[in-house]
Amino acid sequence: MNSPLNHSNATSPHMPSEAGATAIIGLGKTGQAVARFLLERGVVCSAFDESADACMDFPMQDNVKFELHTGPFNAELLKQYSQIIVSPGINWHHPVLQELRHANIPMYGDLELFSQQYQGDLIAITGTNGKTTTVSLINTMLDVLHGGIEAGGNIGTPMLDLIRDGQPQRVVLELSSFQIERANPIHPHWAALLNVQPDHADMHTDMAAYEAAKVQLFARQSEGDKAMLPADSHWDKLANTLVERGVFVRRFGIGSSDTLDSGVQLHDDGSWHLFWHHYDITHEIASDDVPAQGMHQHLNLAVAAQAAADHGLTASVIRQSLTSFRGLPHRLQSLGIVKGREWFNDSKATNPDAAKAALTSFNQVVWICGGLRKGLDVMPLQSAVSNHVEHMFIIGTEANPFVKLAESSGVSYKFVKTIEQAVKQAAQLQNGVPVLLSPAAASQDQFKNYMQRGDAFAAAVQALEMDKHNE
Ligand code: UMA
Repeated sequence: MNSPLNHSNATSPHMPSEAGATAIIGLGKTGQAVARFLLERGVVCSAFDESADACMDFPMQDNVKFELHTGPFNAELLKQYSQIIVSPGINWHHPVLQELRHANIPMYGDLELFSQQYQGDLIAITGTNGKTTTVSLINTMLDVLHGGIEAGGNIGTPMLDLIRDGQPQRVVLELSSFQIERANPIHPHWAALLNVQPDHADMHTDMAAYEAAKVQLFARQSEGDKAMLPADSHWDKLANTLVERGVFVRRFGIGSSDTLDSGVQLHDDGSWHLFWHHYDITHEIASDDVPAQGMHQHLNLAVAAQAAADHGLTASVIRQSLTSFRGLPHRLQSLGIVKGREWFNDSKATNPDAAKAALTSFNQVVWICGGLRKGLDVMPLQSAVSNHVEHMFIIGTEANPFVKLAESSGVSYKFVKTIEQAVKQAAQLQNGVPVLLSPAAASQDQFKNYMQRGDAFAAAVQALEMDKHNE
């Protein structure tokens, strides 16, 4: 039988009943996984969440005591705990966390607990954009190895859930800067940094702090480990430091397979192929044979292919995986041809760089954009917009920066309230130009998350199909 959850309000001070108790801050996916993990190991813990709707929806044994405190975080109450595990979505510089830091209360994220417990082979991927695609393909490809592989972290499955019942032989983690920054350096034997592009300006003090968090991924790598870094010279210093430590450094990007380990090589006619290496042998596949779309996605697939080759997969197995991987939902995902034009759902593009990668994949496109900017400047999109966008539909609560972008790029635009209106009006345009939802902004002004936004877009496109049948 399950016991009801003890539920108290953080505003009324309350002493934890046992010394050495752990406070879990944030009771979303991460917090719940932390609670499961600690409670199953007999650790006394309580959770704190600012939302009144927070709840714990997993069955608990009768004799397990677990308190949930909702409302504003109470520093005095939290100071009674001997350690605090903070969820990634809670600002690491939250004033209450600062106060706890000054009081010398140890504070970590779930990655610290994971790295203390996990003994197997660890592959870790970070970067602003492309992490989930890369991790998904690595997960699919390496699953054929003896012992298989488990994927977790930012991709959606909390990492502690992977090690609740044992130690998988191999784990691939998708890591956000928030997860990395709240742990001591971990030790992946194969680690990749895909890119660092402006994002999360509301959570990190500046770009340097954001980059520093990502780079920490390599801090403990040494002889025998592999690091994958972008080819541009910005990363040369880090590459040299790692080489001096005996790390085998690989570089990827757009360029020649003679100089790069993996990436995309362009041809004179504008087409390209993906390549990777197995020792000195170069392997390649034509981009037309890869169903996932967009050069930016192909770069991620090339990184995954290199990871697979480094783990002993043969070129034919890697090729087979690349030709059957259709890409993930909400990432430049074709929804098919409806009302005479192709519709693309790229709702995962929650920052300007991600949207730029999508826009430049098209000759001309009708662009649906807008949402919560997270403090990011959209003006760097100007040249992509003037060269690739025929018309803009702007949605969301922060329209002004997008209006300025349209005007300075010389592109016609219309502000519409909802994604449904954008789809209806785009369908009426007198041309066959594809329509792309690639918001360059987060979704939470109108939706729960980018997936709900992408689903709303897909539903609106499907509704056009229904209209067509009713015509
Ligand atoms: N909360 C507060 N105060 C705050 C913020 C949140 O009390 O200031 C509470 C909320 O009420 C909620 C809980 O904290 O109950 C949510 O915690 P969370 O935001 O850390 O989210 P989780 O559900 O734990 O999901 C997290 C990751 N979310 C973030 O980093 C924002 C998920 O990544 C990840 O899949 C999951 O852990 C499992 O590891 C999502 C994400 O958006 C996909 N990541 C960002 C991104 O990709 O851009 C980094």
